[in-house]
Amino acid sequence: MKKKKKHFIFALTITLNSILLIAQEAPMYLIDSIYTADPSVHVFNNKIFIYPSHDIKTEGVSAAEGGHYNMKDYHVFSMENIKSNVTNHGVALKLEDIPWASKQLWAPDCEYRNGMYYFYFPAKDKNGIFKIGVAISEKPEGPFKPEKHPIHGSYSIDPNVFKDKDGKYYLYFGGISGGQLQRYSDNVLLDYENEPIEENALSPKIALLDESMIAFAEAPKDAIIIDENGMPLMGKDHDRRFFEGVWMHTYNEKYYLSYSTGNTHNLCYAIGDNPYGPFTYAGVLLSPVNGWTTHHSIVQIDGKWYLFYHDTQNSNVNYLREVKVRELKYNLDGTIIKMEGKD
Ligand code: FUB
Repeated sequence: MKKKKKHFIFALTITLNSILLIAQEAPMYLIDSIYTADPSVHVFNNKIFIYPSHDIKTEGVSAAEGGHYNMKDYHVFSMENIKSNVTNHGVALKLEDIPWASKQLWAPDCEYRNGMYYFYFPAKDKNGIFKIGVAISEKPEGPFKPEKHPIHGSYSIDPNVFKDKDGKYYLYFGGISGGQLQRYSDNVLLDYENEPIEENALSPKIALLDESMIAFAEAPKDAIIIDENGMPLMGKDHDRRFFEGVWMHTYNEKYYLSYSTGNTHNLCYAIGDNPYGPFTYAGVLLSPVNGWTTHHSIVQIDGKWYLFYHDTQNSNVNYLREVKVRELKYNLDGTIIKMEGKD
């Protein structure tokens, strides 16, 4: 009798897992005209807009500090709906038009305010220091006109602009290693590397944007990620600590801060009660993809949630990535159902 019950539970588990697998639609590549990565996605004017990095072949460029991610322009893409064709709107911004930048146009983002679209992007300045710039357009697809200087007080990489329900706009940013976040303390560039080995992990930064959208209204603060006991994650906790690629979204009034763990290649998330956190670590949402980097955005479109991300499954080259999309689902308790990066 006991044996039968065990078999029944086993069969039920298998069936539930199969149902779950069937329910998850296969991920879909979106863009085949050029290599793209780091997709930040927004719905503007009932259309889906994708703001990715534009990967290019960089043989011969040193890989040290991510030097082989040596991108020179941005393209913007749009879709009428999640199943429709993708339109490549062409070059929206290029390196040679940005007065302060010298190289490496990394992961961007874009937001709308008062009739204008603000495109945020990291690039190295003429001294090889990453800063975050803004470029502006009347249209979501650009072309975007860059400001003469980067945002005063900005540094590091991977900007994510977030509009809260009260109408305030925040910029999250930061990335360690090649993204240079470890070179700062209290928002000041150090003359040494601040490696978080035994100490608390470095946090992504958050700063309120002022009404102009091209300046911080406050000094950047730490968006701290804590564990289940309320303690900040440690720097040596490579499976869970923040590395780069932060993205903020809200679900059921909670603030979900998701990010890449870099050298352990997870996409993780942590949940808080307000944009500043602290955020309690909640788990892995995507296991490692093919390729070193993993970078994403989470967006609600027509009532469903989607994960946009990239991998190198086709090229097998770390710096030649392709953007994909798949549906993302939540459990009843608000946790995200984990997805497998290698599918
Ligand atoms: O695309 C260049 C860099 O690689 C991004 O800024 C990081 O997030 C990583 O995806």
